[in-house]
Amino acid sequence: MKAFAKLGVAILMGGAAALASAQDHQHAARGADGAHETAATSAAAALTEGEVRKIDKEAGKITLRHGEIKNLNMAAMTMVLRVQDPAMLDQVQVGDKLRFAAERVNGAVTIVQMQKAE
Ligand SMILES: [Cu+2]
Repeated sequence: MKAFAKLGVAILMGGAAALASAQDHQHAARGADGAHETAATSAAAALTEGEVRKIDKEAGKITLRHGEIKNLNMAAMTMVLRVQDPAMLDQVQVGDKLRFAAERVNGAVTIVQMQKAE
């Protein structure tokens, strides 16, 4: 019985720690959002890593598996993004790793800066 009780406490503490870290994450996300206006000029310092999954030059769109996009409050995922300039798509191929900056333009997540990562 004692062992079970200890195990129960350990699980409870583990749960509390997970909850605490989730709350920390939300605080961090809110802080980033609040700083959005002042952070706009330093977007180059906040590039997100991505990997090219699909390129649609005619539509000016690219499918990326991307890391967290802090300025958009977006978690890592695979999604379709617009590119500000279709010529950006000439620099990359499916499978390439890249770094990019994205902003919401007319409701669509749009890549405004892109560079290949080694
Ligand atoms: Cu996304």
